[in-house]
Amino acid sequence: MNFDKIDREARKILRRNDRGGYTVPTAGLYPYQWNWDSCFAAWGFSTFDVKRAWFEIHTLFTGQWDNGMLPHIIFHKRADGYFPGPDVWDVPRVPHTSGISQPPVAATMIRSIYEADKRYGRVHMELIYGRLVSWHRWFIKNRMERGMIAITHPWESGRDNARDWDKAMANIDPTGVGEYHRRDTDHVDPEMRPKKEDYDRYLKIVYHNRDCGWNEEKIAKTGLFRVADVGITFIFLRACRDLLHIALELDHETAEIEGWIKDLEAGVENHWNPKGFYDSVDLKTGEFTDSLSSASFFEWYSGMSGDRMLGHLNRILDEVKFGVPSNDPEDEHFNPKRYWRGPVWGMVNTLIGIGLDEQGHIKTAERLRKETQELIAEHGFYEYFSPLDGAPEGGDVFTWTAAIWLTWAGPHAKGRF
Ligand code: 9WN
Repeated sequence: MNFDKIDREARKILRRNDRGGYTVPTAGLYPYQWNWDSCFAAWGFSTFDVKRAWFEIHTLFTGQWDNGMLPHIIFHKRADGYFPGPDVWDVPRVPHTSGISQPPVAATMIRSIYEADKRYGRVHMELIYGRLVSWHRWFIKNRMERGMIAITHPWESGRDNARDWDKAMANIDPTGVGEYHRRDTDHVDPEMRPKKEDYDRYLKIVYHNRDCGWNEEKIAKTGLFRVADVGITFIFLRACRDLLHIALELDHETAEIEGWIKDLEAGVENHWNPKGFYDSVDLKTGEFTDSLSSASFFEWYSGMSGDRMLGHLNRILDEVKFGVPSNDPEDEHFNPKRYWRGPVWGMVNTLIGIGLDEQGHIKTAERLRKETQELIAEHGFYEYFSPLDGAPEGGDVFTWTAAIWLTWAGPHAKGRF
């Protein structure tokens, strides 16, 4: 295997998906700047072009709202091929954005980019620090419940059609969404994408929240979907720890962030399903979602050290050829092809692997890294892969797959933040 060639290919993909200051996840299927994709892109760039990495971050934050929210898509310039575009979201600001957020990996990635070159990064870190804090405050003010972080739309989880949302979605009546033309299935095999019944509900929620004027208080009272996402709680807890580290480094006040960390650490307990795994909680019904998804394995990445998910992780890794599947293979709805209901995502493996490594589970972390390496080296820089045979799925020439090759999965990667 010519790994140098694959390294070069990864760098080429980041350059190729660069639209002048921001990187699209992949041409065609996702022609705009996505929040967490962009953070992974910046982290990837930081391995060979730290200036470009910071540029990505600053461009992302041009989309930040006055209330601190960092949207999940920034529509810098009009592009064809994606639905729902800026007209559907109807957010009255420039650049146009969507009206929801995404997993807050930014503080963690930014810390790493800063550490790649502190001399160059210092002024950028100072500029972005306040913006990061205001995004974190937005989560605390609007989304923290019993120490867990709520999402108001499945797209905010970044795991759109995960099993976690099935029960909450079934409670939404999709009538009235009308006709629309999905563009994703023009680019990718429909078997690999969410179903129409999911899309009807995705749109129903967007229309409702848009009619609330994207006002978080109104959405909290009347919203159709409100689930405490175990993935976001873990990711946010980790991000708060990294934010604290940055605050100390820059000599800023830390008491507020320390308070968030304490509340989140307590909140993690509320994600513990007595059936024996970390789970999301439907805040409208108070019920666990009863789904064991790959996000439950962010336990280590979050900095919690209970090893409570280790048994399930070892079992699942033995049940599939390539870990970690986005859904438990023993679940009756497990589907190795359909998006977040079974396939393996490289960047999810990265977060899980880094956490395992940090907490001393070196062998398991290495196993996961090698499996991810093989997936990419054998099949290419795809969006996701089948956990059963590694078949490539979704979009090709994918930004975050290239980024994690350079930062974690590839043989020349540092393998940590
Ligand atoms: C909706 C861009 C994004 C990722 C998400 C992934 C997918 C969008 C979609 O693509 O979601 O945001 O249209 O399917 O689920 O994690 O950020 O790569």
